[in-house]
Amino acid sequence: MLRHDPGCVGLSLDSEGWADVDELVRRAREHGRALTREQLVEVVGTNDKKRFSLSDDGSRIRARQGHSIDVDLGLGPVEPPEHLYHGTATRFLGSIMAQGLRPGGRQYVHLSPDHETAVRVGRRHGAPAVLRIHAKEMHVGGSIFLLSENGVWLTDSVPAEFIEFADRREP
Ligand code: HQG
Repeated sequence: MLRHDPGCVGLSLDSEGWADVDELVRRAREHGRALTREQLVEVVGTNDKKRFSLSDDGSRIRARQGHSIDVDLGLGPVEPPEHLYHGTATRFLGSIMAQGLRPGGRQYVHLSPDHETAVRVGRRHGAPAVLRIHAKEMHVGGSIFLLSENGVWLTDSVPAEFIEFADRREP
């Protein structure tokens, strides 16, 4: 509802991805998904990846990253570290090394700050493989990097020349 398909319960998000909490609860209920404000607040507070945030007054909720729909999270460009990591599945490697990383269904390519996180991301798709991205070099060349409030790096695409396989033992 907050990242891919708000219309599935007749909800709409504003241009920055926010939904009204009371409306979300009401519309979810109308579509057979029992949900309370208290449960939402608990999810925001305890979600393992801090995927969601509430507005200061608690009236609105949004996802911090991961959208496939077009939203403006209001994030400014940030200088990335030398390397970032991308977790994927081994079966995608041929295509990635030929085409570079593409956002696919999402708004951005998602990058992790460390190898360990990237392994977890990659495992969602199958046998994991971790790629090391020469982020600083891309940045110097003009690529824009954003950093979500929950520590996920976002960029439009990664050309193959900035990608290399990352060995598990390397930092
Ligand atoms: C792959 C989760 C073939 C890409 C995670 C990935 C992340 C290509 C898959 C966030 C390709 C897309 C995003 C190319 C990229 N050829 N495959 N040229 N370019 N791919 O789920 O990065 O838990 O849309 O490697 O933790 O896996 O939902 O992206 O395997 O932060 O909060 O295409 O989603 O966050 O898969 O994950 P996804 P992702 P949440």
